[in-house]
Amino acid sequence: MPASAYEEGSVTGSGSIEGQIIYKGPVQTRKIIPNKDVEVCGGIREEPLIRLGANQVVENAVVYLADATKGKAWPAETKKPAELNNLKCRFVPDVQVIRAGPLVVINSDPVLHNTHGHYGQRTAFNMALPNQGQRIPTELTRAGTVRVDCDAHGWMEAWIYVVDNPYYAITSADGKFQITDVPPGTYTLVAVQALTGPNQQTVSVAGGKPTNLTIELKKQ
Ligand SMILES: [Cu+2]
Repeated sequence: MPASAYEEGSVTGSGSIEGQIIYKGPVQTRKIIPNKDVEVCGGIREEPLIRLGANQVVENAVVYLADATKGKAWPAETKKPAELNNLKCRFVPDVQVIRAGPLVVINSDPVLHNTHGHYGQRTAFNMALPNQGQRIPTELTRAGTVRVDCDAHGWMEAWIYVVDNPYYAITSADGKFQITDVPPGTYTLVAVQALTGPNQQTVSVAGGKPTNLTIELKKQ
């Protein structure tokens, strides 16, 4: 079903949700050992599975309202197709929130990438990009979490959170987020990061003031 149920309109007496995402568990890392295309993909390295700032705040966590059905307009950047770039055998960005709809996959490298997206176990798209500069359009029409990997380079990984309403945010390096212009009401708020999995809670929003939250992500 296309994610078109959201109704844009003017929001009067809105409130907001803001806060910080934290994680107190151990920071696991994974070792990346490129076994081909090393001149483009780089050498052996170790990367954290969660990026933390000072005081255990989480960078690049995604926060969204799962059940907002009407409210503010979609932001301008969602009027054009979202992009996922293969660059130096990494996905750029490696975490993003997109509006359900078009996605363009780009290969900026002079090597073959095979970009493969999944909703859970189900393939959402699967495309070979043998040529540098190649751009292939696809669509992610269903809200949900899409894990992306590369069948040519096993260490490549990205996460695309497909949403059907514009109430979302990604935490910056200070772990903070802000979701603005929310019509007063009660919502399901989801915070998620790839290592920890989702945290879901009910949030009440009142007009004219922020609802402030500190959300602790925990490894499942
Ligand atoms: Cu690749």
